[in-house]
Amino acid sequence: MTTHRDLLKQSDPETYNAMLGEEARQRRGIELIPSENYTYPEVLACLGSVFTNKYSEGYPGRRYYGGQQYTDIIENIARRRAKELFRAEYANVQPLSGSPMNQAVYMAFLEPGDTVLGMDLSHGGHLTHGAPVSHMGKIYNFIRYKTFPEEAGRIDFDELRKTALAAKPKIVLCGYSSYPRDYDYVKFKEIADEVGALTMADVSHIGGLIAGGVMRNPCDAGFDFVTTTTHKSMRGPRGGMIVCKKKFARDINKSVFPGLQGGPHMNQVAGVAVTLGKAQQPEFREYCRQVLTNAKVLAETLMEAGAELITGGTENHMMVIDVVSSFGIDGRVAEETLDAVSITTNKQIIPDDPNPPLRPSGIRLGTPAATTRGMREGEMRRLAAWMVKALKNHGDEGALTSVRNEVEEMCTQFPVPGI
Ligand code: DSN
Repeated sequence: MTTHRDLLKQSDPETYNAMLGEEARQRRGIELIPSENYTYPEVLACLGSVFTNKYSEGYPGRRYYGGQQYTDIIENIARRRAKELFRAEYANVQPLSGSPMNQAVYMAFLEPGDTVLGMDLSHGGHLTHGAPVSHMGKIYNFIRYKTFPEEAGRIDFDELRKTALAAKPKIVLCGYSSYPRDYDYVKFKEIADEVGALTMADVSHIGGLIAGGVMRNPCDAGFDFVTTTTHKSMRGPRGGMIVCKKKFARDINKSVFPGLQGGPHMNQVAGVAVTLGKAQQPEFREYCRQVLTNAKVLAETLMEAGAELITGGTENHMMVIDVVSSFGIDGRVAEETLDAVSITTNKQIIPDDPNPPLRPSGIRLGTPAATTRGMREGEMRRLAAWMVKALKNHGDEGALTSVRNEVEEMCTQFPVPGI
């Protein structure tokens, strides 16, 4: 039987060969970028399915095109599972990815110039939380709060309260892409209530860990909106979703479509439905527990070997190493060095980084992908030792080759799902 891959190989060998190269790269090395994962084979089946042929503007039962018998089924499954997992009143699963998902919330409830309280990018926030280079940072007035990295990343809620009372934000936003700690959502909510602001949590990184019940859920603290991508710790296809209180459903829906997007990508929505179904299984909770255990062990082993971690450790799936202080190299050199030994990480700014984003002072690591491949505490200790050896010997070709061989040898024992 001729498969889809056979057809691709015959008709477009150039693209096919690049795909083979990427598969080999993913198999050969290990992915430690905390926002990446290896999705389920079932999700790959959905992404490559005929749902990609279908336009479905609108929402189940109220579409602008015919032929929606099956798209309605999958979107309703995804919405139901999202609500169940997050204990939320309503879910919109159409955002194409993380940035439009956050934009849809802002655009539903803010006018240009309105104030939002968000976490400073260098302290762990995200571009869409008001970084000046993002359109969001230009349209809205973001006031950014910081953390105390030297005090385990603590947020000064007294200071935050004073800022909120003075700034009168319309939205109090919490969420992060490089903050290795959990949040006290109740305290955020108290401050927001005091100033009459809406509450929004962007849990893109930890959405899976919340769904798996191993991290706090902002919905339990009464947050108005919780946004998450579906491809990070959740292990699904690239995508975003918004869960919210029922009273905001209409505004959120209108803001996603027709406000911001056209037709949803129904092959992606099918993948989200499958992913959320997997997240409801006991195995997923076990996976999430292991993600946290692996992160703890990786962080502790790195610190024992002399690496300085921002906030002094981790209580989620990620960690940020100050590579300038630890190894005397910048984040770009560190990332390239680890790439050379088949360990994929990303360079990362650290709180109030004096260095520019393309040569920052840190690198960011996380364990969701390695855990998906079945790696456990022992592998984390080995990876930490190899990373330290490579970073200390970054100019030594021989040392790097020997580390790469060991990394790749270990990776052969942990297959990539779907390849
Ligand atoms: N690119 C995502 C991350 O790496 O955290 C966020 O946009």
